[in-house]
Amino acid sequence: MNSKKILIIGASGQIGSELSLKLRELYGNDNVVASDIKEGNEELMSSGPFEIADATDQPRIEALIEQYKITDVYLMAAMLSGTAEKMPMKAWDLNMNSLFIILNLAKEKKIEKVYWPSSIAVFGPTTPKQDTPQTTIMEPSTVYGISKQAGERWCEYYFNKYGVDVRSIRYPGIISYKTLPGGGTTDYAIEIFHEALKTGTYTSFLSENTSLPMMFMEDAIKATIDIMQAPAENIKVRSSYNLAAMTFTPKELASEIKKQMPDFKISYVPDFRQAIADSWPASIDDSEAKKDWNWDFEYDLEKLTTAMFEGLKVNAVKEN
Ligand code: AKB
Repeated sequence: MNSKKILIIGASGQIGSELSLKLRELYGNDNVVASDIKEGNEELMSSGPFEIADATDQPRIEALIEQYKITDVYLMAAMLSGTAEKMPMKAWDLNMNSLFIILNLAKEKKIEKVYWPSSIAVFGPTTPKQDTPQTTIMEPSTVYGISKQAGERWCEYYFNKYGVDVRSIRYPGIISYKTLPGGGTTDYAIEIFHEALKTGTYTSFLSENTSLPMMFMEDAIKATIDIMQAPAENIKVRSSYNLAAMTFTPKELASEIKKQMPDFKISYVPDFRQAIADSWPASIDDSEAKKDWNWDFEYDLEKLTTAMFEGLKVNAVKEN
């Protein structure tokens, strides 16, 4: 019998919304409580319980955990790299305080298991750029990266010191068609598909040869659920696991799009996010995740491009 009661904080966001739906499918609609500071899409709102909650409002989060007898928390609320550079203190406050609230509730045994996402942003300009190892130099130069790196250290600390069962993945850029991302550096790889369908052209805010690690949403959701379902003893890394699927540049993505849309045109006008991208790895070594909990991906660049166009076209039909 399923005894899990799940709370997703940040459920209306890009990853949170799809993760919530998948968890509802797996554990039953009533056993997965979605929460966010703002309402989510129609499917999220109508398929199970939804609560308005600020991730930094400790009494509210604690009350929800008591009310629904929550066992597992997925803390998906965060301010991403681009936005965080514009409001550093607000980003630090959200990204760190929300994590402390959940880690402390787990320490007090009010919840059993925690999922908290980290990012490739934990790496910095001094990190080896190709096949970035699990353990390496980490000197992040962005507010978002600093908060994620600090978060990783705290997760490991709470595991070692208090036995908190916290699990984490360093997401690469996540590409999806259901919910738009907000404020990330890898967002160009989503915008490009929307603009290709709308106007047949796209102006990239990253330069043509900027290589970044990326992943299709379906693989990211699978990884998130797999790491949470793995036996505790298999989770050897309690800071956060490297995770990889594909690596491409804006130019390579544009050529793939051109295969399906020969008239598509791209131009490049890099903005402040170029410096962020330049400080991140180009590709990631995820052998630890493969070894410890059998991680593998399904979507490569070609499959991702097809899935994005198909998904966006279905969305457009639904909207009309
Ligand atoms: C961002 O671009 O900020 C995020 C990330 C890589 O964590 N997508």
